[in-house]
Amino acid sequence: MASAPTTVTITGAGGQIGYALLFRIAAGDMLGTDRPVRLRLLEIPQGLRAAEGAALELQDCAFPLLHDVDITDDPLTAFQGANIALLVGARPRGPGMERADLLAANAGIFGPQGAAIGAVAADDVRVVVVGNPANTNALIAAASAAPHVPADRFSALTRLDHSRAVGQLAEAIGVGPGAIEGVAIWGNHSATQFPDVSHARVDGMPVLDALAERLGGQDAATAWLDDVFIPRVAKRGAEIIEVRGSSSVASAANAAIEHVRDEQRGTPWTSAAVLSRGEYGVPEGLVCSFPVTSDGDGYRIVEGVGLDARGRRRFEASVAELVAERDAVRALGVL
Ligand code: NAX
Repeated sequence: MASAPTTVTITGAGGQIGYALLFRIAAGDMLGTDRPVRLRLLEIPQGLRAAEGAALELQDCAFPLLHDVDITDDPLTAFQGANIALLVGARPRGPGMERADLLAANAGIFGPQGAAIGAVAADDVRVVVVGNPANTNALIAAASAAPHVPADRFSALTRLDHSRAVGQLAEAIGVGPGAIEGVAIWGNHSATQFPDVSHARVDGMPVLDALAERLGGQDAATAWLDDVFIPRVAKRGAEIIEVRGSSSVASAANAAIEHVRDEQRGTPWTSAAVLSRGEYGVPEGLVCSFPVTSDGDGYRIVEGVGLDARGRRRFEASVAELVAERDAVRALGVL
């Protein structure tokens, strides 16, 4: 194997998404079949046995790309030399838990993990946060890693929302998902997100025209987007829980893999929550979902994408939620 292994740290590796991620990363789905990987799995003490069990199975797969696997409950050990970190482990909302309690509990996880990344990760580290509330957890981790790691190396996952939107459009128009491009997720990874199809195309034709043709006119297409598509994408996580009896796992792991793959290997267009420097009027420093592009060296926000008045209102409502989350975390003295 020619190149040195890439160190990939996964937190919450003993959990459901962790279990769905590990084997695909080791098989080369994330970084390519030319890049060997070293996996570092971080768990809390109660999760270590599950991570150890997954490591036994990884060994039994004898993946040629998998250099070695370390398992630890110590963030400084886990992030040592990390080139890529997927922060999956988070504190779920418990019964009767207020939003401030949830933010505080997760600040207690993502603050120390961010500090450990700042202290010991590789110079080129890139971090994606999957654990919810993902955008604000990324903000906390980035602030805690400063000044050692630039804040723009941290992102949060909205790729699952993006893919959900593509899947819904493909079904409604009656094409395969590969025919659809130009979908964008704006805002927070939450029910306030704005899945935007106004620039999306299907086989080169505007999606809005394809929907109008399929559904019987522009008004029917607009009604479908407002009443069916947007709420369905925004609340898809709850639908999966209701139908499957458990939250999204394989699709979330797939989205995380595609997020890192495109960030590392390049893409003309996708959606990711990244650091705002004031683009589209989003307050500087928030981690917000935008249409992004990558030339293989991190995501950049695609600028100059037009939003109509309705779209802008939806986006602004989601940004307002991000501001409220940031302010709640500030009130806790975390930022
Ligand atoms: P699980 O509960 O199966 O696994 C979480 C794992 O994290 C557990 O093994 C737990 O021991 C571990 N953990 C908890 N605190 C930790 C810490 N401080 N350090 C290291 N490990 C820790 O949840 P799973 O289904 O895997 O979901 C993980 C997270 O992904 C949740 O926060 C979930 O809300 C979030 N999701 C995010 C999505 C997104 O698109 N951004 C979609 C899927 C998912 O809902």
